[in-house]
Amino acid sequence: MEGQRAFDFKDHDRGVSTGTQWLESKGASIASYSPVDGNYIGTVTATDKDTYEKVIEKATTAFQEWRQWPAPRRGEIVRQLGDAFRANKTELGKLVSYEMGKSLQEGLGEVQEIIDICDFAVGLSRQLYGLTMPSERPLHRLYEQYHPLGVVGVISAFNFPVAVWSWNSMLAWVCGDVCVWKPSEKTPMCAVACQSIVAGVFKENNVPEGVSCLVMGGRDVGGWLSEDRRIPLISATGSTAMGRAVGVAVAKRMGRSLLELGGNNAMIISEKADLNMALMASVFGAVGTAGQRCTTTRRLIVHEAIYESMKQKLVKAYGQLRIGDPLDKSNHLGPLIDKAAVGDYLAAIDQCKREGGTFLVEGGVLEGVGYESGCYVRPCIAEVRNHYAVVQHETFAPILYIMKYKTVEEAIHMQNDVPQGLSSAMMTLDLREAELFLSSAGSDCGIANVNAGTSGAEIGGAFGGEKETGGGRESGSDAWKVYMRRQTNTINYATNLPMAQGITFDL
Ligand code: UN1
Repeated sequence: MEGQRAFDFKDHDRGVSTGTQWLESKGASIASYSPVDGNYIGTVTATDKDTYEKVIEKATTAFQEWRQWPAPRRGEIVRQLGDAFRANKTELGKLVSYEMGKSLQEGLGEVQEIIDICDFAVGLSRQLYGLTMPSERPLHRLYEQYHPLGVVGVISAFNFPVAVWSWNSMLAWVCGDVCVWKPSEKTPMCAVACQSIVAGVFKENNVPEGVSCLVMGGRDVGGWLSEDRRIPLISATGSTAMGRAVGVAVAKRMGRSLLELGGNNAMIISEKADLNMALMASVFGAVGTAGQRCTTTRRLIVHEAIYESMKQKLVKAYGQLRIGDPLDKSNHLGPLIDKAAVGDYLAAIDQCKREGGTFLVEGGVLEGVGYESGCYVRPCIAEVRNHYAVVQHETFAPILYIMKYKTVEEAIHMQNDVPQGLSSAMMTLDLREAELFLSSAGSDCGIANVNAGTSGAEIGGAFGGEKETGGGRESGSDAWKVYMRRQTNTINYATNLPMAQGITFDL
């Protein structure tokens, strides 16, 4: 079965690939250990500068050919990729869960996002539409078209080690671009597995070598990509600090960047909400993926009339959470990605207490049987004020901040009063409140939901956010346009040369 190949990591030192071929590299070793049980998974080699050059040359050459394949034919390749990921769903889902630490359901969900974006991209491959406009000049045709852009650099994060790559790559490929993917150093094996699956389909279809490239490494490799003039678009997902560095480097060379950075997502719970629904949505949003989604619910803004009862419901619900091996379906959440993340979690709890926060549910690191990796933590809840520095900051861990409001305007103001702008939600059955929240005077985020949580977006919508979240949009809707270059065309089929704006020019 295809899936077996993806899991065969005996052949270590893989990490750099131009599609179907793995390249030798002299970079440092990057070993992957599972946060689930601390066990070793495999090692890849970081990409050194010479190998990087080889990869980019291959990608650049491949683009010359790939851009000329008809888009629906490129779509057919992506259709086959969707089938290959369907065939590997269980195996890859397990690997995602094991290497990253998210629950198996969420690991499988991530692979489902790959399958869904493949389907979306196949349809899109016949719909890369430009507009036709009436020309102001007689016997002229005015229209626009979208052409392939070139090499796309994809920098992805550990928390969605495969889905975010696919949102970018599948769209980029139907658009006629070639991709160079730098996955997180924390989840290299998921990337090797995806690359192996892609390689099978590409080989069978004689896709030019270089259309799907993989490089490995940390900040230095990210820097090479960001500064490389041969790469017209860098799509980067990760922290705001990383995005700022990438964005500045890409802007310096007038490249295009698509940034999907930190969130500080709030859910407003109105006194007119369905409170059971609000409870489910907030708990899933806060503890799902152990609080390591960029869409994780980090702040609950609760109306004062239901504040006390909501607090009690949350404390009770948190008491029922099962923390442990994410591959065991009975557990709600698994570990954090590594011990450094545990350190950040503990530091945030300390800071919260110093700033005046009161914990309704205490946090802490779990010890003992099943928790040997040292990465399992207790989801916790703190009563806070929105202006606390710790609340204004995204900590990638299951720490939920709760605060009170009186008027809906005040709640919306609090929701917006953070540097980030990714996702937001309001739980209410009141039409006026809901519409206000979605209006121009409402949520300032890229995603705003009513009676649906902040996380778990479908691939069909454009995904991304405002302010320090970076402004990029990927995945569905018309996000594909950023992967193409737009061209406006004027064709004169008259026998004279009329000028626009009525200008005359005679010799
Ligand atoms: C991310 O955390 O970087 O909406 C992406 C969600 C997922 C994607 C999250 N579909 O929670």
